[in-house]
Amino acid sequence: MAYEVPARVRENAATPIHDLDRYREHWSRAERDPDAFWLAVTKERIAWRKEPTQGLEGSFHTIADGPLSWFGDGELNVTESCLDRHLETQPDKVAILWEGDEPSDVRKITYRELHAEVCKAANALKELGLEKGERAIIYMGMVPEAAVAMLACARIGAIHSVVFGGFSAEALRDRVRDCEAEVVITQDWGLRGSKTIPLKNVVDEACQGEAKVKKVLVVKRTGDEVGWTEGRDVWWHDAVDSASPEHAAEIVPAEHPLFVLYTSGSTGRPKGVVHTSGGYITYTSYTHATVFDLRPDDVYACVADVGWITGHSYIVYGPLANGATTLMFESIPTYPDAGRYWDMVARHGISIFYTAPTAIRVLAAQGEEPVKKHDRSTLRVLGTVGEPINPEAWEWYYDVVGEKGCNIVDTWWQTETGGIAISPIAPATPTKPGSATYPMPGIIPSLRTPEGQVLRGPSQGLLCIDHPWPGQARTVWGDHPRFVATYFNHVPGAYFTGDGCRRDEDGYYWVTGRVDDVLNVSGHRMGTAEFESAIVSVDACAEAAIVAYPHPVKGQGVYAYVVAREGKAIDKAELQAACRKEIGAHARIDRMQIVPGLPKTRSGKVMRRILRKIAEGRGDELGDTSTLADPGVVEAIREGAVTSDD
Ligand code: 7RM
Repeated sequence: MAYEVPARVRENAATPIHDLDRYREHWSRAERDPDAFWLAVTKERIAWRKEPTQGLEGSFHTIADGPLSWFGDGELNVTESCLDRHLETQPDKVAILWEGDEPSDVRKITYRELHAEVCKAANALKELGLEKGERAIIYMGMVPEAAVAMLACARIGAIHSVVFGGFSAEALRDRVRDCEAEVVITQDWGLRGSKTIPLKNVVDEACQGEAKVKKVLVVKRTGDEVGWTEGRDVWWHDAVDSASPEHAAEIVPAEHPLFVLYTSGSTGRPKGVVHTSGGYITYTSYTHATVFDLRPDDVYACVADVGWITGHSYIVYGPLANGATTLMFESIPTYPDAGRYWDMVARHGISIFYTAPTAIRVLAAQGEEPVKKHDRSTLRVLGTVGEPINPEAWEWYYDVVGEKGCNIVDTWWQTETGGIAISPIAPATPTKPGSATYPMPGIIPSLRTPEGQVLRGPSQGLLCIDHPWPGQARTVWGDHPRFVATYFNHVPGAYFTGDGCRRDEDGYYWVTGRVDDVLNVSGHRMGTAEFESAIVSVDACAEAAIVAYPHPVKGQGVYAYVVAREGKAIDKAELQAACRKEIGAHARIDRMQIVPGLPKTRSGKVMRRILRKIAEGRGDELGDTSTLADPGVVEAIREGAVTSDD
């Protein structure tokens, strides 16, 4: 190839991949002997204190007996891979390139500085009483201290749980309780698009009466006033700035939990998905370097939020393990104007840029001018994640942003997969707009019928993964049976993703979206059950059913069917407020219809299929409705269908 690859990676038989033959060879090798493949990858990429000799223990067939394990006899601390080892080779390289809400507000933190900050924060957390294995909730905006806090927890062997700063006090309290957090780390106020967000005050509301929370550590971001609980609340700057910049990392077994991240499913409350240390850092490092064709002088920018898995894996852990310069972006794509991303690309010389389809659609709607006015000649790889990308948005990204000169990587993965699972590998994989193309080495997908039968060749079905991989979630916090029931009961012996997918005649995968009751609105994953429970918390509401309908910008919109209690009137604003209160600011109903009843089977199950069709504007294609208890209800719903957004 025409370019240099870093010496330590060039030697490595497992990475990177520069042509399709090489990809096929690696994929086959990983399929034939996963243990040998992943042991080679991890030894090459990760700084172990005790190198593992074991690969996988356990299987999807025996998952009910307990979590599976990768690299079980290995010992490490992931922050040594992310920080310490880079001090020998590149201490002055920028690790975190932070761009604040105002474009002029930029901070560059080198590996040396980041290492010192993390050590200080680790010492401070220890001082506050946080012990190995205990949980800390991180409820922050995109400030560098959020990444420092995550790494500091990892450094002392504590388990972090980042909660997205848009979640409400109620949602935060649920998470604080579920993981029994000892410490909450937050900031006074958040700042996004010149708006302030009362993060500390929300923490105060969430932690009222939560005796388990011993300390709240508060970063000063805006300096605006906040409530203060003496004895519990501590300013970050008081506790961290004066702490020692040296800290001997706590060495833990490979399967020591690294973090819990709550994610929505089709039923019940969000689940605390657990990721562990050795497998997760191996998988995120490998996929980050491979998919994006990472090179030493890259300026890498993923504009997600650390509150989601994308931020964990591809802003913090993967990039830092690879010694990359990783951007943290506090603001929004349209502030101060729709050219913000491209202005950043020009000012920082960004070469790899990773965002979501919904952001691409928002910006495409603003025309080409805000893009063209900024120099994007440094860009080489453009990534997308979070939802299916429609071909029009893909083409706009490729033509207008990348000027037909960049590789597009449409990366399919999930909170549960830990890292990218199906994706083109730049520059090796020929792309098709809208397809995530091929599985990563080590990922063995299958398409299946609802009965679990494997479909061969070109087909459409339920997307499953048939063999374990190092980056996958190990369990649900405190509830392994729920983990098994959610992901492994549909198809015994395989992981069920919850997504539908088509495979074409060239073996390309086209993920079509969720087939369960999970909503994906602007790349935000939310459960219909969470919305429904928020709505029925309003006294006037007897019943509610939520479905998604296609939305031109957000991907999916939220359609609510609401049944009023006898003699009560429904106030739509009150329902919006309830969703905001129970879930968060990102949970908005787009279309609401008051209905006389919900279509149910004789056994009382809501027939969502019918509600989905009506919301999609296809109420005349309802198919078989013979199992309905009261067919009259459907007629009434169809007639009153809402066809424009609130
Ligand atoms: C990383 C992330 C996961 C769900 C997943 C899909 C959808 C994500 C793509 C995609 C089609 C993609 N984690 N999804 N990426 N669908 N193509 N490239 O988003 O846990 O929050 O969501 O997102 O439905 O199951 S997540």
